[in-house]
Amino acid sequence: MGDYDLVIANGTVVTAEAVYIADVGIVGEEIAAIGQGLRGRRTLDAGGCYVLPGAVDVHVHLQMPVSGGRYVSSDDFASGTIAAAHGGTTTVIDFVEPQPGQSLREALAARRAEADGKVAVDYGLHMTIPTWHADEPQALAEIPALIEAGVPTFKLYLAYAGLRLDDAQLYTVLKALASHGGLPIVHCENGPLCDRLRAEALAEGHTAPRHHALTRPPRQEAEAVGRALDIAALAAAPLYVVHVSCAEALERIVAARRRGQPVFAETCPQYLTLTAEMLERTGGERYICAPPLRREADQMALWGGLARGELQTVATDHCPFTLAEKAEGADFTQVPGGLPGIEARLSLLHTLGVRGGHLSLSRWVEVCCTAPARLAGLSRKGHIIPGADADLVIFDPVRQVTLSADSLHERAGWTPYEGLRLHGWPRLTLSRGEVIVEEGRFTGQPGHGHFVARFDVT
Ligand code: DUC
Ligand code: ZN
Repeated sequence: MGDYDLVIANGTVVTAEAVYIADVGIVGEEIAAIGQGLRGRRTLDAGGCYVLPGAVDVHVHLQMPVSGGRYVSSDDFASGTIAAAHGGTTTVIDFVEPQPGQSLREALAARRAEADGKVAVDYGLHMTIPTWHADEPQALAEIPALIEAGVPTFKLYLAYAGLRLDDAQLYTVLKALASHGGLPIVHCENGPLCDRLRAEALAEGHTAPRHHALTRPPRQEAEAVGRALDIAALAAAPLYVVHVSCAEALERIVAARRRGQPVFAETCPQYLTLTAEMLERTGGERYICAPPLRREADQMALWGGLARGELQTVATDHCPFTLAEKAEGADFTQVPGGLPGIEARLSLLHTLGVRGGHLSLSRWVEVCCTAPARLAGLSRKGHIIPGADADLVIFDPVRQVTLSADSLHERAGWTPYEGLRLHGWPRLTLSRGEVIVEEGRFTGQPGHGHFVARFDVT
């Protein structure tokens, strides 16, 4: 009889701090020991593979209605989290979007009812504070109750009519969040300006997808990042900037950090790998997302920012729509925005980040697993230490996989990474001690995942 329920033996443990060969012993749902020669009732040999903390994706949109409910993102809580698990992601954080007249707590309960019982991996939720709640004292008065319920992160939009906050609203909401210890996570694009540029383009007869990128240029994103940072400084609030896509926006973040401002920032695989030229292809509308895809020079700036610690996390902003849905609109302004990507993030970052020479192994784990867990308040995730949840990935660094919609488990029916050859893919994914994916086969079940109450953000 061994001392542990399960031992992952002989693997190369990769954490944000170190890389070393060791066994990992698991009891129940937790990591119990890391050492040599551990004996378990069951042993999984990880020789030649990396043993990683389960990856954490803090930015996903599953079954999300957009365009007033005309479209709903094509992965639901079951399919999206199964796809995530195949790629080694063991925790996702999705969003609550309260409707007008709905309290934040009612909206949280409704969103949890959609996810609980369906999720295959653990999940958390960010609370959106939309335009219609930003001026309502009773909505802002709910902030402490939400933080107590384990929802300490609040999504604020500066783009999208209906959702976006103006400067005064942003200031008021940031101040309210700061006074209770909430972390604002902000979509930084200048919505009114983008709307004007889009209207101008349409008036000139420019309906093609490439005008999506031209009417959301890097400078407007940088302006919104800079403005959000300045308003956050006035409100004495920390800031987490989602989906940074370009060098100009990153420059504003770096400058604010140099001034000592508590700012954290995320980028996404699409901004590291794809460019706006894809919008010019036949069917280019499928690549519409916001912020838009940028230039190669931006990719290099983002890789540099990740390597230097100026960007802390890589999340997917997974927001998939089918090709038919993407192609339906009469012009680029009518295309539902967002790309699929929940499954391949960890592996993409291994191939292009580690093998591509931009990231060390430990930095790869830090940006995909450890830093997102820490910033989002997932204290039991992102580490390989005794007492942490046994969310683990056995990652085979030499397994080669050619990405294709047919072999991925996402439901959009297409992938922006079609044909991309990756080096390294998970052999096994464990969630709280249970093997949920083994050699490409899903062995878990929808409903295994729990809502994770999160505290102590940043
Ligand atoms: N951008 C997208 O492209 N989709 C989802 C939400 C967002 O901000
Ligand atoms: Zn998003």
